[in-house]
Amino acid sequence: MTPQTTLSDTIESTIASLPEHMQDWVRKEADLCKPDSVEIITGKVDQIIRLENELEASGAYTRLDEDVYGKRCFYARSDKNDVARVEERTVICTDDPVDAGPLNFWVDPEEMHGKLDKLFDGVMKGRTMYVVPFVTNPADSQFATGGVQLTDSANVVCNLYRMSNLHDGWRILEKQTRFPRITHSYGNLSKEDRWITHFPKELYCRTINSDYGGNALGPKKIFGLRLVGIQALENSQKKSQPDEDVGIEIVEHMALFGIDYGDRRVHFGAAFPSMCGKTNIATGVAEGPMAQHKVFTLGDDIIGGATKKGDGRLYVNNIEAGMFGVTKGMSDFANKMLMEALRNPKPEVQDCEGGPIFTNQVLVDNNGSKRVWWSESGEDFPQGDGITTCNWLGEQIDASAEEKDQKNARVTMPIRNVPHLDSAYNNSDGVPLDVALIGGRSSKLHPLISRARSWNEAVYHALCQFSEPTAAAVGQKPRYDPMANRPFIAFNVSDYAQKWLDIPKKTPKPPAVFSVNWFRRDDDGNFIWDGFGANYRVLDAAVRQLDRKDAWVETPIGLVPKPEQIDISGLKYTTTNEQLAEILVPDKEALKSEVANREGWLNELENGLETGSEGRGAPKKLPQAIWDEHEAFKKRVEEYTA
Ligand code: GTP
Ligand code: SPV
Ligand code: MN
Repeated sequence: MTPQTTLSDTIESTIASLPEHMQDWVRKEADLCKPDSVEIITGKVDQIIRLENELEASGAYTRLDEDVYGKRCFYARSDKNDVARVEERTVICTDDPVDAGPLNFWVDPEEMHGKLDKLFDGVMKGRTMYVVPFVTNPADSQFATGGVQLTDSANVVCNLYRMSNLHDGWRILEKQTRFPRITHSYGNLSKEDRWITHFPKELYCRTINSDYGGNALGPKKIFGLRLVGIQALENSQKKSQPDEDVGIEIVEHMALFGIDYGDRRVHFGAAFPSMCGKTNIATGVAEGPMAQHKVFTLGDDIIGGATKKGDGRLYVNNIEAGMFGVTKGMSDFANKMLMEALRNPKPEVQDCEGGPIFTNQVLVDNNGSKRVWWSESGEDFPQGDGITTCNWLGEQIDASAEEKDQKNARVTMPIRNVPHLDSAYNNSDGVPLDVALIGGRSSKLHPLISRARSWNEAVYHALCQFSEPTAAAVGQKPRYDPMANRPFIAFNVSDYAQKWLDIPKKTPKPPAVFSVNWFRRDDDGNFIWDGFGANYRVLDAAVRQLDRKDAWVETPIGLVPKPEQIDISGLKYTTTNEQLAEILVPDKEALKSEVANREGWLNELENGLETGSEGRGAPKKLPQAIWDEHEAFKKRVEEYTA
């Protein structure tokens, strides 16, 4: 029986055309949010083009020059208070706070629903509620999951169209009775009432008062990484032997790429925290002695997959179909393949997913030709006759202005435009994960590359991965960031540690784990390592070590290469042999304080954060193996620094 609602006949008949098993939910949401109309996103491009045109007509989108970027390329500005993820307002609502763990904010589900019911009441008055289907993982993969996001933001719809396989959505959803549901409204963009909430038991998320990135794009971090992460945890806990098929087993905040070695392609997953180089490493070009090794892009933010039966390795896919990439620093030097994708969009992609959507760069009007500029692009700030430039706040500026592009300005684009896209990027099986890189921004401590002596040691170091803050999330401080996944592990971090420790039991041939750090700084604060294209030289050393061609040297933080094992001939910038030797070992002073710091951190994981624990979930005991590794680390540091 259809529940009693006050919805108009038009809205009722739109809802009635949805697959039956989702009608009640959509009706309930429409009844609460009270939109003027409900529109189903079909996945067909004409509808998206109409929305783009409407956004242009309203002034929300500025169409950029077709001769520069191809068709359907737009520029948008976010609200000035809505420029990044807000971890303080990201909440996991489980019955038991232990299931959310000490790193997540936790609210009782009923209490949170009560608060949200008030905020969502009538929030879509005067607006359209779009019913948006999406698919995480390639549509033909065994892990393809359809979901639905309700949103009042046409901007979100156009972004998702470029990133989340919308056109395959209804086909996949037809086969699924249980599906993830996300309700989103940009509301009034109030910072005070901004919430990004997850209800794992219901496979349901409600997010309000943001229209930007991870806060608003449901299939990405909210569902794709956090909720699927919980499913992957539960599946892998169920799994009793390697050949058992339990569904998706692993989801991580990792870029995915391959390096060509002639007779084989080595596949790397790179877990770096937000704004620490995933997109760059997945879309860069190897240089110098590595120049003949082509780098193939598969993904730039989130991977998912499982152990392949009879093979014993983890097979993973990019779970997205597009990128939401940082523009600051994007250049031919840093990630040439992304620049090529912008310069030479494929007509078939432009006619379907569309061109890039830029948000929060500098808008340039050069005698009527509109384009964008961002910092560290290698391009001088545009100036001259007939050129006007407006910063991300919409103010007319010149080259001397302090405020130009926003630090977390991004571009949304379909991955299909990237020229070195690996042909396996959307295949049904995924690719074998040979190497997992775990990194972060560490000015002093972490070597350029290191490898733990054992699996458990690798998990311990990864749990204690340190990183300095970036602009991807509001108000961060330097912190430990387990597997570069801290903002996205939606369950207890002790279970996450156990899950990682158990990988070899479920995956007999797990990836080799290396720790990397492109971000060591000298005493003046300058980066020491060239970075970017030079990073593949470091990865080549890793491949040689895998093949046991090179013996590495012991340090307390793992085995490290000798300087001569990394070829730095003809580096584009400045790293000298002495500097290379310096950044290949952990800094002794930093190492001394690291033992106590890590001890403090592990205690916080086990007992709750020392500061800022209010409102968070509850901790539980860490696996003993982590403490054993810590004791071993302590001893090695004592000997090394004696
Ligand atoms: P999210 O999309 O937030 O998850 O970030 P990401 O990990 O994909 O980061 P991205 O590749 O976009 O890089 C962020 C910033 O780091 C950019 O401004 C890059 O220029 C800079 N960066 C990337 N790689 C390197 C490197 O090797 N060295 C230095 N110094 N900077 C780098
Ligand atoms: C990140 O912050 O890790 C991102 C951008 O990839 S967002 O989609 O905003 O999460
Ligand atoms: Mn990310």
